[in-house]
Amino acid sequence: MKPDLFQAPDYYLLDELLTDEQKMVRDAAREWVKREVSPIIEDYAQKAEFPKQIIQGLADIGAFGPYIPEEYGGAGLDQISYGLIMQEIERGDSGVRSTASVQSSLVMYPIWKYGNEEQRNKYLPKLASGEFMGCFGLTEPDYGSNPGGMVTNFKDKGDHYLLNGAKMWISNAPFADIAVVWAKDETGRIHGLIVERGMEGFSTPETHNKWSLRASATGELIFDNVKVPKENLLPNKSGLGAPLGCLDSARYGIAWGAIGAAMDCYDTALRYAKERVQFDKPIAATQLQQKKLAEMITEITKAQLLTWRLGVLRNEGRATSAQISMAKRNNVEMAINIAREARQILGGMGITGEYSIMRHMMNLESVITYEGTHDIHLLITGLDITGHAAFK
Ligand code: TGC
Ligand code: FAD
Repeated sequence: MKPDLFQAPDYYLLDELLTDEQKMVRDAAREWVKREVSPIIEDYAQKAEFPKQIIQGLADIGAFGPYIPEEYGGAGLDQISYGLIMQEIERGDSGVRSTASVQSSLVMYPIWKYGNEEQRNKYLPKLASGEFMGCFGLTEPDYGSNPGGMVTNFKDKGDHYLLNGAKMWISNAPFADIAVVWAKDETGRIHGLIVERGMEGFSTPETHNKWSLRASATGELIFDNVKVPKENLLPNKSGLGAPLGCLDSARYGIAWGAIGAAMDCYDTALRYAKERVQFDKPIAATQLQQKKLAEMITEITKAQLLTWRLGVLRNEGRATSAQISMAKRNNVEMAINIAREARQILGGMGITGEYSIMRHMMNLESVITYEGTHDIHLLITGLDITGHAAFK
């Protein structure tokens, strides 16, 4: 793979809107990605393997629980810093950002928000340091966009719960130490349970043959009469709103992350267009390639503004779920369109692993589907502005 020469586009001088702390956090993540992720990621994607050696580095840059309070081992940062870390990591690879998103927003967040003090103290510091890795089980083979229909369930057996069912498409599952699993009780109410690797009847087979997110490990969670201790139930919130509340935090991170992937594709294509000569002039001097590049920087700038404003609203506790859906949907579509256009600017070279673009393009096919599909986020906006739910 070519050396990482990334230079971040900032067409509207948005750095001026960031605090010194936000810039410092962002720059540390950027340097780490250049040093530790860029040189190895193509090889791991080709091998379809998650590079476990980067776990410690992810913890060191604050990617595990950026906004979780320091008393629980988190970095205690604000929402814009969290977003900037996700942007930089996804600039390297969406699969690596997935690992960080799941650990922070889908495992640490529910334990922090819905867990009790013993659960917080037991799990959060180890998750923040990377000693424990976690995964989040919501999706089932027959219930993806409609998680409320889930059939995974648990029964009260007096001194423990008995868990049965299966989850699929679970990021980090093959190597996770713990899983936050959403299941129905005997009345049909959804609860979160912490299931630990090693519990009898719990297995995590890996999903193979993915053409997307190849450097992220995906798997199933199978529960065959798993005895879960009663103290592993998250006591402070139940109902579908509990897992959906975690998704708000993860979707917000993805909105930033997608900008990172788009910036990398744009920067790579711009550099290539200036260097590549055809018909005795750089292809950057042709109108058609300029149109592509000019539209890319316009869309990136619009996404940066949208997302920064969303971060301000999140910091003030005013961002709505529907606003987060809009940003996730807009930014992932923006990124996937830019990846496709950037790939064309590189001609044949664009399909090789010498450059990051094709990997980003394939990764974004997952990002546009997980955490709520492109269609579902449109329907969430539709519901928000009309008052009519068109899902059912
Ligand atoms: P609905 O009746 O609308 O809502 C049920 C309850 O939930 C509340 N709620 C939310 N709460 C917090 N945050 C949100 N975003 C919320 N959206 C809804 C709602 O107020 C209600 O509460 P209550 O108290 O009245 O019961 O539910 P519905 O069944 O009609 O479904 C709505 C829909 C389709 C929007 C929802 O199910 C949905 O978002 N579906 C998409 C599923 C999804 O995003 N799955 C993601 C799985 S995890 C994943 O993909 C990880 S990838 C990780 C990585 O690698 O990065
Ligand atoms: P479906 O829900 O079957 O949707 C199929 C198509 O139908 C989509 O185009 C959808 O938009 C459309 N559709 C569905 N309902 C409607 C409707 N009402 N109106 C119009 N169109 C509709 N899940 C987890 O729980 N944890 C994870 O860690 C996790 N990681 C993932 C990692 C990867 C790589 C992938 C690919 C997925 C992951 N997921 C995870 C699952 C992901 O959230 C689901 O794939 C996603 O929610 C969509 O569900 P589905 O694949 O079952 O598609």
